[in-house]
Amino acid sequence: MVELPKGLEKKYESASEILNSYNKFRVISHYDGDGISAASVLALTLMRENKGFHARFVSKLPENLPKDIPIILTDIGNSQLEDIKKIDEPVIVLDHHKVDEDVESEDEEHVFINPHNHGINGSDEVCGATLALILSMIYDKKNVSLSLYGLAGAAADKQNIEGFIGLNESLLKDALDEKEITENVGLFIDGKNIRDALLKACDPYFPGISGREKEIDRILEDVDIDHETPVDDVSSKAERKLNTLLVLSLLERDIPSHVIDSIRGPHYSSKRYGLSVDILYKLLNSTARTKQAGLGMSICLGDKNAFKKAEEIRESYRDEMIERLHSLEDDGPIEKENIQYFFEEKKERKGELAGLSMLYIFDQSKPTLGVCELENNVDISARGTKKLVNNGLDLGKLCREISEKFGGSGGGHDIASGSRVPIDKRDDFLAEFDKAVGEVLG
Ligand SMILES: [Mn+2]
Repeated sequence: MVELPKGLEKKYESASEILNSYNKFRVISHYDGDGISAASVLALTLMRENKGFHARFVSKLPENLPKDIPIILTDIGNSQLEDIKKIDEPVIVLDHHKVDEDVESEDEEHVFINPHNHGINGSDEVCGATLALILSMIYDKKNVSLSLYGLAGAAADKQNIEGFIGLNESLLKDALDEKEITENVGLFIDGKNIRDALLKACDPYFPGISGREKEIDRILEDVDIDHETPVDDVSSKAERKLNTLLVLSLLERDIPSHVIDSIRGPHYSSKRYGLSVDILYKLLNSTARTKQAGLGMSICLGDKNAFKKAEEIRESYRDEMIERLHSLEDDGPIEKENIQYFFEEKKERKGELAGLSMLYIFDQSKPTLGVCELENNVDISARGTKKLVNNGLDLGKLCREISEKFGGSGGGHDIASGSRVPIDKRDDFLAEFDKAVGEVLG
């Protein structure tokens, strides 16, 4: 079992006591892949005990929380702990988002589990779903069998870019030891067969290859792999050859080595549920993106039809992404002195597109902004690289300060952040952003 700092362990014991003492819960979770995984871990835990639950997904916590039965908040809540304290019913908050003030509760009926208050970095060491998995395993250690769902949440929050670390890693180790999860090394691509996997490879994205039939057929002929071969059945010799070709194509485009290293690595799967962490988190992200979190949760609860439906949603999303990435590859970004940007029509795609084009297509020395014009505002996603962040770039700070200056709002992480500003301030915002990045990186 994972080792926790003493203070955190005590909180988990109080939370487990609440689970034990009541028979019905409201689970309110964040509307994203991690939030769906977290709610699913709790739902499965409660179902095993014949306890009732009602799950709901929100992007923002409602002002007035229902006050009839105990509440469990997952992947959300840290910014509203003062209000949560006032609720009469027991409340457990399992949230890994960093907030400015650290609010603690004084009684055992309100349990606030925030890793940041215990020296654990919630941005990459533990997520909403793995915080929930720890509670589930403390409640009953046989719930290690739910590890797949915890790890999928961490992957959905991009906490495994260079492998799982911190508490996530300890949980993975437990799951491997208990044989709930198995490890296989391979390329991070998936599809009906190897050709389909390359046709639809958008993350990782291979410029000049992904989605391009002629090029893919040429490569598969080169490495002597039959088109119809399932990805997992490609011989290890052929897989290594294919990997070499893909790496070379990325090297030619000056893509940084840590990105190249991340195209191949360990895949984690659960035999019990017949699913891999990678596929599951991508399906959950697709359902969250299309506002069908309930469908995502149904997959985790074992609904085969939900799985099929989510696969179809993901399929069409991947087709759209490939098409957009091709056009970004062909047209390039709009260049300013210190930043580069592009316009995107679909709000929910701009962040991912900015991230992928930053890593795989555009100039690595400038942050990339995806700009989406809405009716009265523009929404902007900003993405950087690790190197830029190491050189002092903090996109979260820039997004917050510059959007506020123009009557908007924004914030986020140093490497990935977002802003919303009134539409008539679009060019002012971009000019100011360009100037500010120049001052930091100049
Ligand atoms: Mn999360």
